[in-house]
Amino acid sequence: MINGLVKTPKVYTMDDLMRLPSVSRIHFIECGANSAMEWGNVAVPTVQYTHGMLSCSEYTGVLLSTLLEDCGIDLKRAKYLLAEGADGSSMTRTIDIERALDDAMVAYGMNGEMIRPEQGYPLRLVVPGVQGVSWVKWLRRLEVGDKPYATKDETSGYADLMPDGTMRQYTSIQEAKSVITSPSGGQVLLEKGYYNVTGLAWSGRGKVKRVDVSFDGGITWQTARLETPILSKALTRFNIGWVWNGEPALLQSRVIDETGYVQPTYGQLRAVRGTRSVYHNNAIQTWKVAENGEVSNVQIA
Ligand SMILES: Nc1nc2c(c(=O)[nH]1)N[C@H]1C(S)=C(S)[C@@H](COP(=O)(O)O)O[C@H]1N2
Ligand SMILES: [Mo]
Repeated sequence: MINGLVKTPKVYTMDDLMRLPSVSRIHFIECGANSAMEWGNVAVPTVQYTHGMLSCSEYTGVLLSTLLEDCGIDLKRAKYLLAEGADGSSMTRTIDIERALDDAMVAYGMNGEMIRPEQGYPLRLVVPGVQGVSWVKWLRRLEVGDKPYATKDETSGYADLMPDGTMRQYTSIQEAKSVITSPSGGQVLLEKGYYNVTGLAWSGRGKVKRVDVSFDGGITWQTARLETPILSKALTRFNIGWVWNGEPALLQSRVIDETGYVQPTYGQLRAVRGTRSVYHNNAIQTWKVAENGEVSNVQIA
């Protein structure tokens, strides 16, 4: 159902939706709370825990611009969109109208099959580049309005506690981030010699432009190879060769996106955000390789 500031409020059946012009797009989804445990110091051991609330899939559905136009959206007054889920908590989120009309969509397909129950069957909102909580699953209603809705899921949750004690709201874009997935925490290098160091990079603002990798904790950097295709607001794999000489090493990756934004160090991020936040931690991850080959999660100032 679409209501609010539209000429004709409309109820759509799935059949109606599937007859409208469709698009298929590959995008990442990252929970705003990915890496949340690590604000104060090292808390969890492996990349699954530090960066695991992330995936990348092909979504098929109808662009919101198509749907809102179909209902006669009042573009003069419309500023925000409310998306509501049909689950027990009726998850609700505000999306600003520029974003809704840009590349957001309602998706019924995922990786070539109907979207699965866990992912929101029969319909989910896809908001490329924006934190996962806005990708409302089991979508049942969209309302067009002129003010942010300040729902529970954007006041008590998903707001950023700043060092001065204020809460920053509606910081929804997932800024550029990257992580080395191999070698990473919990793995062991069994021998000296050649390793293919690999990982993932992404940006909520567009394409990944470059990924640099350091083996000495950020003192020197080398540019990694990016695997194609490099898509906007999608995971991009990087690879770089490394010969481990058996000495302790500090592995890091740093992404630069097409807007020129550079992934921050923990020092830089904490200078602005403090150490008591939960959401939107995109700091550079460090993995320490010890002399015995054990890889662990560390933070360097
Ligand atoms: N209806 C509804 N949609 C929801 C949620 C929810 O609890 N209810 N959780 C959100 C959160 S916080 C995230 S991170 C993503 C997770 O999407 P996934 O299960 O496809 O990984 O769904 C979002 N959509
Ligand atoms: Mo989330």
